Amino acid sequence: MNEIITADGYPKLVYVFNDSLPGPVLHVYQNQTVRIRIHNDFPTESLSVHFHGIRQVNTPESDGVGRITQLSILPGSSFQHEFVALDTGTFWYHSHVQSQIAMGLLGGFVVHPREVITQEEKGEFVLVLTDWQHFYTTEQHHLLIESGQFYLNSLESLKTSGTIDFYEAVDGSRAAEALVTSILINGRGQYFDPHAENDRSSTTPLEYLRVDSASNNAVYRLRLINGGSVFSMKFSIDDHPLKVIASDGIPFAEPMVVDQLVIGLGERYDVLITVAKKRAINYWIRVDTMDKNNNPRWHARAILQYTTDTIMPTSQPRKCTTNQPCLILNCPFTQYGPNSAKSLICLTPLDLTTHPDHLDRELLDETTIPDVRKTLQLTIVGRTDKQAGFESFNYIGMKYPSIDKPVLYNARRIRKKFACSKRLLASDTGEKCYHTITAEYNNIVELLLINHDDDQHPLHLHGSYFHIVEFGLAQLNSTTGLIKANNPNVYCDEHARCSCTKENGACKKNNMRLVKDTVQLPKGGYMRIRFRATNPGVWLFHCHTEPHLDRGMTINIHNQYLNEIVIDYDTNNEGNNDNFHQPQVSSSYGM
Ligand SMILES: [Cu+2]
Repeated sequence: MNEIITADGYPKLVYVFNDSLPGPVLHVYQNQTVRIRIHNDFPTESLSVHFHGIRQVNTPESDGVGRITQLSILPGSSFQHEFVALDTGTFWYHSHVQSQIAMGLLGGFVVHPREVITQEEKGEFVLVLTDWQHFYTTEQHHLLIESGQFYLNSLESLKTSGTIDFYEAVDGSRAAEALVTSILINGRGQYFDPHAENDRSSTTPLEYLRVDSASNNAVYRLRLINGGSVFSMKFSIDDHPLKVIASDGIPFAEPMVVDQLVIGLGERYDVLITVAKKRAINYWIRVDTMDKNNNPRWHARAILQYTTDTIMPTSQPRKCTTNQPCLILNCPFTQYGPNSAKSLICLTPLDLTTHPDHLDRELLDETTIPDVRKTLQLTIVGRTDKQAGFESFNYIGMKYPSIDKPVLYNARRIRKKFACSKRLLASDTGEKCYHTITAEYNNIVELLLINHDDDQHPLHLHGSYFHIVEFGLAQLNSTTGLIKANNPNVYCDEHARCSCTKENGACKKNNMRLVKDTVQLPKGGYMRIRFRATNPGVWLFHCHTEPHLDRGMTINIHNQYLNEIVIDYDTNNEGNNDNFHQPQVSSSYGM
């Protein structure tokens, strides 16, 4: 049974790596050279595979973004990635083409330290959390790009038939127009059909983690990955407090012990749990969303198993009361739901601090003047008779150039040839073009990111970590818990020209010391991030909500080499698109 892909029990087309959903977890040691060959055995679709969180220092050609760092791998062809695993931690790999993550093309990737200093952990588990849907994403992708909506049928008919549900978080923010039908833990879950007369849930098997019931204080590490397509997830285990120690591979200054943990799309968290006192029973592992209406479809369960046989748990989540409130870490808002602030305490990213060994003090210092500064407002270009609507930065949606070589191999020329118009844009007049930021080698880059859209957007940078130096959340109505106003520190006009309000001197105040490669930017909030452009290449900075990425919420950062030497893409690679033999990467590309 273990080899059978059951997902949530609903028959549908699934894309997988090595016959497994999710793909196999890849384990390597720090500083090992990793060589991975991707062979595309699909009959019709192309793909490329990105190793999320791997910095690819000096190997930008292995970053796996189709049309940007390589040609997408055609059916019958292969591509070989080769890179050094510089950082320890929890990472993942996934397709970077046309919403194929939602079809199943993802897996965990763990970089272990060479030497373990103290072995306090009895074992570890990788948990890949995914939102699952019954649609075929290639069809959706084309509909989305051409018409701005996912479906052939009218929205109303899909709602009435119960085919789709709409997601609204407890703060009133949305996710992408959600077609999510269930949530899977390591590829296993159950589909709840609200229209079935009885037996509303499928009976497909659940994931279980087998832990030792013999020892009293055994500690296990959970490596949690949100590999979903549209939803943030909320993770907990009945009667097992979560000791959260690291995110995106980087340890926190202090571990934080909480009841629940919110994981944004693309984020990873390392969590320690200690075995329960009562070990003759099993416990529910719960993955929920922050859905306001508590939709019964959007809950997943797995089993923390102490007993020899798989006995279904009967455990309950801890009761959250005013006297003993529950702590929720990484909330994208300051209060969870209406009037509940007393029994649920939200810890936001402002409560997270990176371990001092991983902080770059010059980046945190407000007297440091960045070499490159850019403001990006997360925007929606509305649907008109002439064009489909799209998610964008400053009303500019990314359009990959139609060329026969990857952008990386002729970056400077492509950046100029396909550049955006610099016209004044607004929600009714967006533009699609090749949207870039250029940085010279070793520049300090600062991005001010503002979200006045209705959705939450998880943002991910390829090629390096970033320091979040300032963070601000929306203002809530404390009775309802709903967002009542954007954070007042930043103001944007209708053309996405944003500035800090002068009165309080915001956008100059360092209030964060957090290093990440992926972070949720909540509705109504803003964030200032900094990084050093020390890794030459073409690197995406994008929203990780798959439909948003597909529609255009991406900007490419061109990190230039110290000395610009233009080399050409190996002509041997043209024609058959078989990049098994890599182009010679000598000193640089034409950045
Ligand atoms: Cu987004």
